[in-house]
Amino acid sequence: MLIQLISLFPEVFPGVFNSSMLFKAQDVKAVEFKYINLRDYGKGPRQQVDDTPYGGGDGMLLMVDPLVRAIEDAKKTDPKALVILPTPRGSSYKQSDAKSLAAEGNGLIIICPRYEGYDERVTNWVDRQYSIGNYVLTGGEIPAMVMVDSIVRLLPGVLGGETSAAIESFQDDDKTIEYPQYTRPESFRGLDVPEVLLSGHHAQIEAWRSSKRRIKNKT
Ligand code: 6GU
Repeated sequence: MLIQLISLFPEVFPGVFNSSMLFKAQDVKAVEFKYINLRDYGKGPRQQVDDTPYGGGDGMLLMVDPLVRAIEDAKKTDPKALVILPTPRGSSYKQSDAKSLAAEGNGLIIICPRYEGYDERVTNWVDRQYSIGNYVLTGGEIPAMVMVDSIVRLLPGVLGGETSAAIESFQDDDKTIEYPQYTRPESFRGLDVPEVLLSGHHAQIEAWRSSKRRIKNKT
């Protein structure tokens, strides 16, 4: 899967993407990242990418022309890619979105807005708009990283041998459930690992884990 990121701050991505599982995902060729600097599409000698909003108001907006030309170039590289816009006004991003984006397997073009936003006309070139939660961030780079991480870990070969079939069996959304886990030492400052986990009784361990499973993410 080719993931192209359009950003004014492309230097923020490699630290996260070139570590741990996302590094491995690139190493096994499950994913490839391409960073596109929106500044390269700026207008005039100062490579301007932003301007004041019509109708007045605070701050600057990303202009539609540099954004659209950056998207068009990315589409030349990957004509079937889906264009994703992280925005607080998007639909709320869920595990089911990560699953379907991973399973569809098309390339992605992710636009990372900055400043006070973007000229709304860019949405004519966008396939999906997502918000990652009910709070306001300063830009789309961190939401893009969140989405990329959640998608790439589901790609075949990334999490140690899962196939796309296994993706289908992943727990969805509100049903994502986890139990508490422990590793050595058995006792730390008076806090002991639950006895049953040391017992070697697999049926009892499973029963204990089931009893401790809890629903996360309930919104
Ligand atoms: Cl996708 N962008 C920004 N700027 N803020 C957000 C967000 C996205 N999702 C939640 N807050």
